Amino acid sequence: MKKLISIILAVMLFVGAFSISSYATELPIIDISTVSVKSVSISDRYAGSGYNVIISASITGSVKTATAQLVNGSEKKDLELTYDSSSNLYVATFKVDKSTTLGTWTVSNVIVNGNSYKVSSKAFTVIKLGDVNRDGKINNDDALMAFKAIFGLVILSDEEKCAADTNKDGQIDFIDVFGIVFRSFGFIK
Ligand SMILES: [Ca+2]
Ligand SMILES: [Ca+2]
Repeated sequence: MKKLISIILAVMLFVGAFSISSYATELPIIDISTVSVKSVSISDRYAGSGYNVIISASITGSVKTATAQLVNGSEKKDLELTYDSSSNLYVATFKVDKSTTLGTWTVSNVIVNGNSYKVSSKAFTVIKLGDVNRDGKINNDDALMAFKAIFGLVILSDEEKCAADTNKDGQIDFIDVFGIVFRSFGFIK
């Protein structure tokens, strides 16, 4: 009887060990095959100095590393995407400052576990705050345009609104006109 029990125990241990090892070897194969970049979104269409543009990627599967690649002409920037459990998205922050190259930044690819995934074109434009008429200079013309916009005499495009909103509070008022004038005098760089 004792011998029978020890045989049964030995069989149970063998089966247990076998099932654990087979489970462990199968797991990575399933994970790699399911990695997929579903979508990418960007928090702002237009951004000036001081903006934090959030890039969010919906990625399924087992992610070890994820990077968003951004391109603006010949310039490239790689941003590490980190998992945010509250939104279930992988996010990166693009900090815009005075040294950031103006123009359109496009997310060209997302790299997951070393593999490149092409994403549908998502972009945002870095503009110079204060340059409301977008001619590259900040002067009275820009201040006047913002002034007129306050009274509804001109309607600004989204890009012009972003350029006019020098204090970045989402609305155009006299504080912004002063912000533009100060910039035209070089008091604010
Ligand atoms: Ca201008
Ligand atoms: Ca404002």
